[in-house]
Amino acid sequence: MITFYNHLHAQHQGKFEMFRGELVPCFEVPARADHVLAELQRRQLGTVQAPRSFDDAVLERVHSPRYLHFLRNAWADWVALDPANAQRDALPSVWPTRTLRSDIVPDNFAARMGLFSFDAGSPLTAGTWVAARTGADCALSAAEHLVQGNSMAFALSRPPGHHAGADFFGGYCFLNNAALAAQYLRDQGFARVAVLDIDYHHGNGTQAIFYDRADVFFASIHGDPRTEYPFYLGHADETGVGQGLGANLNLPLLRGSNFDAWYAALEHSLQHIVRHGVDALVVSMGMDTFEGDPISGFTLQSADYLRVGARLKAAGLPTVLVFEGGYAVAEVGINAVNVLEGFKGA
Ligand code: SP5
Ligand code: ZN
Repeated sequence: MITFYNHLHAQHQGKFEMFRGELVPCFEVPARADHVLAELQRRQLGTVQAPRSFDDAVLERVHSPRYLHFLRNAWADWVALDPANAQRDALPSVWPTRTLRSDIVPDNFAARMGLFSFDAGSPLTAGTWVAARTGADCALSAAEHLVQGNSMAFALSRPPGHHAGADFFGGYCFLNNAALAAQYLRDQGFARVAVLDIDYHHGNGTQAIFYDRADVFFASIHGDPRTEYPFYLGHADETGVGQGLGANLNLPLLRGSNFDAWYAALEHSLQHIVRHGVDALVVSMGMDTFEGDPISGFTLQSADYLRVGARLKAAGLPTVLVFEGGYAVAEVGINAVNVLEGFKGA
């Protein structure tokens, strides 16, 4: 088993996110990935490797050039407004909602932040670009590992990616690591790929990127968007559009759902994926389904993740696992590595 580890991830270190009219400490912290790495090493589960760096053209297979240009330069633009900004996170505060225009990229920095984002919970920091870029390289390196004929790879990317769309950040996500891996597999000859998103939150970015396509099947098991973030996508009636009709499967579960209900949804989604006839699987591996997660509402236990890994393996597909959410920091390493161990042992 191979893990591609984003050794620059800690350079993305947000201070605060907006919650109920206050700035509260970020949930998405560097220690999350550190715990996963430490647990991998403690259990001696395979090897850890730095990713190789991929060309920007590979990112442009998923993200728009104007968004990538914004993201690459955002920190310098922010500090240019006021040197004191170097000590502050950048957060958006204004957005082009319905009836406003999003075709013109504003000269004003705050306006650009809003154009390219959808929440005020995802601070942009000095190291956001380099961390997100290296995280994407991990997902791409893991996909490349499958192209080279291997059956599995783990991308220990941070920041996470599944809420990021073709041209927006949000939900702690900047580059969509899972979508980049799936697109890379397509471009390197896998005819059909599935992305299975098991993060507590619906993978709105990934869904949107592939919504009109039949060659990338998207399935997601998540908290019901009527009550759970990201609220505005992830309902069961979203089944794809055009060529993609039938290639999108959302399985929202009520807040409070337990492992039995969750596992039934996993079974259902994997049967759909296999029926769709795919050649490879990308898993958005969020660990925020854990009972102890501070911002989520399912009740999975640490031991359950061994069964999750074993069931993913039983699908019998070349598989890239991509780390996403999971905010019970002390347990996230045990839980994530349980998935890997379940996968390996099955
Ligand atoms: C990748 C991922 O899991 N992103 C999740 C983004 C969730 N952002 C909204 C968090 C709302 C925080 N609620 C605080 C509850 C404190 N008791
Ligand atoms: Zn999540």
